Amino acid sequence: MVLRLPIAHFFEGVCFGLFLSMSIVTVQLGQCGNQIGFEVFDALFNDSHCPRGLCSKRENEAYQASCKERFFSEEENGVPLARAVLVDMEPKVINQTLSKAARSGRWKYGQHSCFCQKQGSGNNWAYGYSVHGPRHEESIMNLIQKEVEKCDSLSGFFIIMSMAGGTGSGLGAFITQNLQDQYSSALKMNQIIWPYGTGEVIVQNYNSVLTLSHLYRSSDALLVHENDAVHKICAKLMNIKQISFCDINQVLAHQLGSVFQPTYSGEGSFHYRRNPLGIDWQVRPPLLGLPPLGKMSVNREIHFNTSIANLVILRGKDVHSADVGAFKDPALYTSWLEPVHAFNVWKTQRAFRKYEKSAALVSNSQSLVKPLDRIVGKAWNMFASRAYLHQYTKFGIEEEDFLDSFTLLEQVIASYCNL
Ligand SMILES: Nc1nc2c(ncn2[C@@H]2O[C@H](COP(=O)(O)OP(=O)(O)OP(=O)(O)O)[C@@H](O)[C@H]2O)c(=O)[nH]1
Ligand SMILES: [Mg+2]
Repeated sequence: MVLRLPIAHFFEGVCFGLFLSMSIVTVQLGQCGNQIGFEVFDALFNDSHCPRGLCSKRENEAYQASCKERFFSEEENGVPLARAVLVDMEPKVINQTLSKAARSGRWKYGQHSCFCQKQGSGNNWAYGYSVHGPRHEESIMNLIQKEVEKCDSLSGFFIIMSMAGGTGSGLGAFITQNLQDQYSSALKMNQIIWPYGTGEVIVQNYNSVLTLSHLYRSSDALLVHENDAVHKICAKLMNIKQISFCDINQVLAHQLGSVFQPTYSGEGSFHYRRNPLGIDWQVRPPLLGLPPLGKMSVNREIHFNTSIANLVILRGKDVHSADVGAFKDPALYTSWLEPVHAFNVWKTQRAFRKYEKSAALVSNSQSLVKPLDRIVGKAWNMFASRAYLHQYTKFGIEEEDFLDSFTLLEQVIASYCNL
């Protein structure tokens, strides 16, 4: 049985695509997408050139070559170029991103890999999707095609964007749809940034609902990071006092790097500590026999996070004797899936960054049900009073489109609740 559930924290097809060491074209959209994209490339590059790989020279070189093939193309004057296209509707962030990369002196973006305009989308999804999208479709798709042509073999697209603004979310949804039409066999994975729960853009819940419902139709996988959760990591685990987007993006880049860098896949066992950046390991099965059977399902809903798929990535010392048996417990997964299909482990002895041992968990589970339900609920309340709707209808996004989006996301919530 295959249910196409979109809020996948990861998607197996992508995993295998990445494992085959082919190239990935990254599309960075809007302020958020460009700022995170820079940190991701920087983390990938710095890790692959980290002097303390803690493995043989040969293995280290194979790792470096594989990272390069995935994320960097031919060198220009000895400096590798990120396989990326930068898109924003205002120049400030793109200019900052380009010069930060150039200043690193180690890698950079291609001279002709950016598209920008003079005026952003003003946090209006409809403006990004219905105005900037069609107007700049050809130029942006041409840039992407040029990047694709530089790849010997294309694994897929990694599209980085926020959900709450106008450009990353609206134009990002439009471009993802175009990629789906033009490169239907390539995998499309969207990294989306979930807005802070409070204190940001007034229409962020509208923008989020529209983004999610559109990506549901055109993306293969949504990799989700919540700003609130990453903020907490910075505050509680890393003790950062004045937390900036730069701090948050470095945590994100670290997590993404630990997933995207090369690994060998295979079975094994482990005794690892938690990842230093605090990945949530709450995948313990419910206590059997307690409480009485009649209350079990309620208990499951409240306390237990049922998964569809889990991927564990282990790097560094002793990976081959690590014990991941606990992840194979059928109680972790929905009843229609065997653990053998739902659980994957990838390993490499090559250490990640400065960590002798590290582990990452990518999980497609019920953990997003609550945040999703909250966003849909808030957007619905605003919609019920027709607040701010004219800002959308004037650019062609009608009430009907909102209603379709609500219906779709309610179905997604119900599917995840019923796992
Ligand atoms: N984690 C993270 N979130 C960001 C960053 N920049 C913006 N955001 C979040 O992104 C949302 C705002 O979207 P932006 O990316 O700024 O908007 P945009 O895509 O540039 O669109 P317009 O400015 O409306 O044209 C808010 O939820 C912010 O919290 C960043 O560098 N890192
Ligand atoms: Mg912007």
